Parts: sequence; structure tokens; C-alpha cells
Amino acid sequence: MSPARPIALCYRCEDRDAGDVYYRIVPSGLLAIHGLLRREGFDSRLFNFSGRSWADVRAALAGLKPMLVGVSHFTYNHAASVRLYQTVRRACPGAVVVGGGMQPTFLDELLLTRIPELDLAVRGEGEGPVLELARRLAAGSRDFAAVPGLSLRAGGGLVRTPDAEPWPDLDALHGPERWDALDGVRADEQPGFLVTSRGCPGRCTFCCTPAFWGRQLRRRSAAAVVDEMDMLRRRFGVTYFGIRDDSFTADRAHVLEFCRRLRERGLGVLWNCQSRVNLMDEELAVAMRQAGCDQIQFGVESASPRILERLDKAVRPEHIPRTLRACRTAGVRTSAYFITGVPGQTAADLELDQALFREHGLQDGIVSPLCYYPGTALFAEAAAAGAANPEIFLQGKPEALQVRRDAAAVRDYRELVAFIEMARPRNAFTETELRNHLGRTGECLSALLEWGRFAEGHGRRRQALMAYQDIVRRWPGSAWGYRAVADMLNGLGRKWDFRDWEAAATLAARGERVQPPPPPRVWDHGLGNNRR
Ligand code: B12
Ligand code: SF4
Repeated sequence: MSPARPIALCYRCEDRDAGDVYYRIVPSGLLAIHGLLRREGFDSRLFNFSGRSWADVRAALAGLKPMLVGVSHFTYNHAASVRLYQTVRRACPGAVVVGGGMQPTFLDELLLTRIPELDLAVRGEGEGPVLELARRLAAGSRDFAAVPGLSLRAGGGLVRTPDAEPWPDLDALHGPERWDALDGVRADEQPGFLVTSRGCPGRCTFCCTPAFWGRQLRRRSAAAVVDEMDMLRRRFGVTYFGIRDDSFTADRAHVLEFCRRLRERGLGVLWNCQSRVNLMDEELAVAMRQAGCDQIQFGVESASPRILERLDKAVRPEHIPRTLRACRTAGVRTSAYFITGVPGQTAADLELDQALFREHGLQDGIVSPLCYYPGTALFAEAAAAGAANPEIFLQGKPEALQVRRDAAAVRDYRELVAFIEMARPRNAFTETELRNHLGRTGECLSALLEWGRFAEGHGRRRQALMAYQDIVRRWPGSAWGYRAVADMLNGLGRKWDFRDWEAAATLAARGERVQPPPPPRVWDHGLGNNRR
């Protein structure tokens, strides 16, 4: 039998978003499918077409002659995905064109009716269905009726095969194969994002995660996640990870194990994660800080009990200050997601948000207007009441998704954004707090780095340098100490030789052995005279 033809997996963000790393990176699930196909012996190629010309897209695909082309299709890249289907169809007439992600899952019928270039929609988790499709195509079959998780046209209508079973072993999807045969995936952006679990027991009305992934949490083992971080550090020099699980701290014992393993491995990396305010306590926050966590983003949404109830957030308002205090005591910076434009939200509700930010030391905040997304209870209820229509998901216009677009909603959004901008710097850690963090965490790497940056920011360069040198001495395998010294010397604007330090940082970032350069004697030159 001749070898199977290649498979192309594609993503493209809207051109307006190509300047934003958060939009132009490819969905982590596309990498997971790609890695699985390669491990199973298929010649899968993954293309990130974000920001590239359409001629480039056509050229890349036409030369490949793939048997299967898969597109990651979410609401925020709808227009780009539709044009990808059309371009693929013309460039690869013989390929089966498949869409996966939130739009094909929840709008399968609409998409298959409107987009003739799209052959199949995969509903939900993509690994099982795509692997089965690839096996059938490689065997010369185009009979997909027995492939689970598919929606397809048949007999003038739509046929949905039964839902696919959840993929049994998430660790198996994170092998090194996912990083081979990539085109347009930037090594300095993509590997810093990790997702270690699927599913969420929550039921927030605005979120499609429960419908898409289910309410049962499935997660990778702590050991495998730490192994992957080590691999990504060595292969790509990643020193900072964004762990983007919906609720990373949902399983406390698991997080404690993860933190212990990360410390024992001595990777010397920093990271952030996201969680819910009812899933945090001080002991956990200290353990996370000791393992390098420097920020947690909480889905607070609102400080108003009435609004929390309306969003079905299942969080008691008293959890919020308690959790923010625990993080602040441990030295973990906190950021909160807020939602404006909720029907019935009043000025008094917005004042509660501002008071929460001011009084509980939040250090950042992201405000989003309440939006409809397919697969959410919010949209289902509005559609049933005739107040919303799935057409909004096909317009490719972010503002069409907003639940409220009246003047008051616009004003509330702008005011909260402006308030956070103004209040943020006031909530920086104080010197006393930073000293306490050093004590509470046993002078861990991230607390020392924070302390050094504070000292440097206050012109106390000798103190800063002592902290950075401490990091170099105690964590010689971490890039952070070398990099902090290099940045400091570089910033001094004189003829300090920072290049040795920069070179050391680059080596350490990739897990290679480093000979620390001789300590710079900046204080001999009157650049700092404070003692710790
Ligand atoms: C991590 C994350 C991010 C990260 C990284 C995104 C990335 N590029 O990987 C950041 C912070 C950048 C981000 C930003 C945004 N995000 Co986001 N994000 C998530 C989150 C929490 C996890 C995504 C993830 O990696 N999941 C795990 C992997 C395995 O799943 P996956 O990538 O979706 O892929 C699986 C399936 O979708 C499917 N699939 C995907 N592609 C394909 C392709 C084919 C051919 C097939 C068959 C199947 C398939 O199979 C995959 C494997 O099982 C999800 C919520 C969630 N739990 O899914 C929201 C989510 C995807 N984000 C969402 C939104 C709205 C956004 C933003 C628009 C937010 C904003 N206002 O800025 C931006 C958009 C930018 C962008 N390009 O993602 C929504 C999307 C809703 C929708 N209908 O499109 C989600 C679902 C959150 C929610 N519950 O509402 N996000
Ligand atoms: S918003 Fe967060 S907590 Fe709520 S259902 Fe979605 S993922 Fe779960």
C-alpha cells in the first residue's frame, strides 16, 4: 500500500487581530491533534496562517496535496475560518475539509448549510474523530457514518453520528511530536501556553466550557506536566509559562503535588494560572509561590451578589476577599476578570467592583462586556425568548455578540477600565509585604526576584544586585537571576558589560550548564550604597 497522503491542520485569526499574540497563537487543541496524528504515523503538518497572505496559504496547501484538511474554527475567528475553507477547497480539490472547535460543535447545521466548501463538522473534542477519519481515508474509505462526533450532510439533511467518547489519556497528547512539522508557529510565543485539564464543574451562564468539555474534570498527571515544562524549557528556552486551564486549582492535592515536583526538579521557571475564588487558600498560595507562580487570574466577574447570582457563578461573595488576601499574603499577584453590560447591572453594582479592587489589593483586572457565545445557557435562553439569533455568530463582528450595547453599558465598561488603570499602581506590594513574602516563602526564587525588582525600581541597586546574585547562586540552572543582572547592567546606560550575563541567561533558559560571570561591582562606582 502506498503511504497515506499528508494531513494539513490550519488556524488563522482575523487580520485585525494578527498583532495580538493571544489571537495569533494556534489553539492548543490543534497541536494536540497534530501530535497524536504524527505519533500514530500520519504525515500531519500544522499551519498557523495568522497574518499571512492568502497567496501564501494557497501555495502552502496546493503543493502538499493533503487527503484531509482540518480548520480550528472559533467564534472570534469565524470570518477567517470561512475564507480558509473556501481557499482550501480551491487549493486542494481532493481533500476532505473538516472544521472543529466551538463553532462547528454548536452551529454544525448552520455551517454545513451555509458553507458548501465544508464537508464535515467535528463536535467537541477533536482527537478521536480526526484519528478515525485519517485511518479511514488512509484505507481508501470515504464512509464516515460510523465515525463518532461528526455532523455531515446526507440525504438532503444533516446527520449527527453519536458523540465521541472523551479521550482517555490526556498525557499521551503532549509528546514531543506535537512540536514537529510546524509552519508559522513561533517558538518564542506558542510553547509558553499550557492547558493541563479539560472540563469544569461550574455552570456559569456565559461560558460554553461545561457544554463543550463536560462538567467532569479530567486532568493530566502532575509528573507529566512537569516533564513537559522541562522539555519545553530545553527545546525552546521557555522561562515563563501561562497555564491556561479554566480552573487550575480545582484539585488542591493535585496542585500541591505539581508544586512539589516543580520545585524538586529545580527548573527555575515562573508561571501564572487562572482559577475560581472559591478554590484557593493561604497554604496553597504559599506552595504555588514557592514553585514560581507569580500571578493568578480569577474569574471574579462581579463583586455584587445579585450579579453573581444572575450569572450563576456559584460563588459566595465572602470567598472573594478571603482568597485575594491569601494570595496577597503569599506574594502571588492577583488579577480579576470583570463583566459589564449584564442586564439589570446598576451603578451600585459597579461601585462594589471598584471597592473590591481598591480594598483587596488586586493588581490587575480585565473587563469584558457580557457576550453571547454558542453553547452557553445565556444564549440558549435569549434565543428561546426571541431576544438573540445565531446569525450573530456568523457576522464576524465582536460587537454583535454583546448582550447590551446601550449607552449605560458602554459607559460602565469604560469607567471600570479607566478605574482599574488608575487604581492598579496603588495596589503594588509594599516594602513590608515584600519582606514578609521572603520570610513566608523561605526566600523562594520568585519572591527574591520581586524583592530585587522593587529595590532596583527604588534606586537601591546594590540591594537589587544582592538579590539577583542570590538567585544565581541558589538556582544556577534558572535564567531569571542572570537575566535580571543583564537587564540591570544594560539599563544603567554606561559601559557595563551585560553581554556575558545575557549569554548565561540564554544558556540557563535551555537547561544548559552555566559558568556565572564574575560579579559586577556596580557599587564601587557610586551607583548604589544601600545595604539590605
Ligand atoms: C487557553 C484559552 C485561551 C488562551 C490561549 C488560546 C489558544 N490559542 O490556545 C488565550 C488567553 C490566548 C485565550 C484568548 C481568547 N479566548 Co480563550 N480560551 C482558552 C481556554 C481556557 C482553553 C483553550 C484550550 O486550550 N483548551 C484545551 C484544548 C485541548 O482545546 P481546544 O484548543 O479548544 O481544541 C479542542 C477542540 O476545540 C477541538 N478542535 C480545535 N481545533 C480543531 C480543529 C479540528 C480540525 C478539529 C476536528 C477539532 C478541533 O479539538 C481540540 C482537541 O480536543 C478556552 C476554554 C476551554 N476550556 O476550552 C477558552 C476559549 C477557547 N476562549 C474563548 C474566548 C472567547 C477567547 C478570547 C476571544 C477572549 C478575549 N475576549 O480576548 C480570546 C481569543 C484569542 C484566541 N486566539 O484564543 C472562548 C471561545 C468561545 C468561542 N465560541 O469561540 C473559550 C471557549 C472560553 C469560553 N468558555 O467561553 N484563550
Ligand atoms: S466560567 Fe470558568 S468556572 Fe464558570 S463554567 Fe466556565 S470555566 Fe467553569
